[in-house]
Amino acid sequence: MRTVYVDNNATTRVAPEVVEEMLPYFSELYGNPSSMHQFGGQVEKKVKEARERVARLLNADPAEIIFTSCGTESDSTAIRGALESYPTKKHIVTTRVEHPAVLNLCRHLNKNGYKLTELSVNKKGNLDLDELEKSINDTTAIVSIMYANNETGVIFPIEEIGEIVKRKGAVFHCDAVQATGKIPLDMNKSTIDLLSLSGHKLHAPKGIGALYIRKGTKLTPFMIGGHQERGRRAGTENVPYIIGLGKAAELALRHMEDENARVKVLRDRLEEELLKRCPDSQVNGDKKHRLPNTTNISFEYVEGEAILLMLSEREVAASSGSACTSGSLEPSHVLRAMGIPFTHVHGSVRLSLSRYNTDADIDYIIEHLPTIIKRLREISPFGKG
Ligand code: C6P
Repeated sequence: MRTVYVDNNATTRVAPEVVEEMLPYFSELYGNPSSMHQFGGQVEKKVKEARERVARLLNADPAEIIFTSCGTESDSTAIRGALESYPTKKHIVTTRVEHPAVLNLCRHLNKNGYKLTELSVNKKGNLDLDELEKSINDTTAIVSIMYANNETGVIFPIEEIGEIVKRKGAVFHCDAVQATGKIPLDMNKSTIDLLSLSGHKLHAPKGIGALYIRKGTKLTPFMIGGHQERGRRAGTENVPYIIGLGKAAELALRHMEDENARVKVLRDRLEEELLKRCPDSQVNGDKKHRLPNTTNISFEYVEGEAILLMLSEREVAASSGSACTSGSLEPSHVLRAMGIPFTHVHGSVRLSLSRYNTDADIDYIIEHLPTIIKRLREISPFGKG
């Protein structure tokens, strides 16, 4: 049987249309887009088209998009670049629930002379906007707050946040790696100065990302060298992957409305049935303000890792949190920041869907997961059997 893949916040299947559009740029169309000759020129046209497609997904100007190697590079470019542009401002504001690409970077900078404020969240994973407002002062260079959480799917009120940040005079960076392609984003109406996205979360390959840089935002480049990307990110462009990201952005925009509504119906059915069939389980995070594809469920008295292994034996791919922290014995920093009790944090599973999931996938998980939970509780050292 085929794998039932519900770990789409970790990475997604590359869309066949994306692969098809990329392929010629590995073989016959291998020119360098910066070359003077016609052979490179035709590649440059295609890179331009990809930039326009990514810009359209964000309702931005193509000149505001640079391509990077991944979401992490986009985050680093934004945060380090803004700090370097405002050398007298030594304060960063972020949240305790950011992805390590932001949080670990900010903590690293904190060890190297920058002041850091990590905003707390409540039980539902929401921020206190008064705390945000009070945290920003004249020395704050940048506020970096994610659009949607990768573990719970909780969406922050980004425009309200942005209004506060802009009123207080700091640069506003938003890690929208999980939001891009899943919910509408409109940079024309937004307060965001810098926005990170990553190709492999929206059916483009791993190893390609982009950073939106609002016109007029001061940003010292992170990668310095040649004058690619109009001097904002040096290095010969990863042409096939850029083209892949462009195609994925076009598909995401085309499918946004109908597919996300369909995926939400699947997610809600899955969640409802699992809660019904598994006593002592709960959804983590604000159910109202959430990505349509994500659910994070805690099953008390069992270990998340054990659930994942037993799911994996039945060809179901899920996760307990960020892919990049799996394997560490540390419980999720996101759920801990939300004040979720340890017994619940340990038994948490993230199920994240995509447009390739079907009703049959959901039926299959509903059939198997409750049996797994029951079996694990029978043998649980935590007492519930
Ligand atoms: N989160 C997850 O399992 P990269 O992988 O560098 O393109 O993107 C990093 C990244 C940045 N921000 C957010 C909000 C993310 O979710 C991710 C990737 C994956 O949750 C893999 S660790």
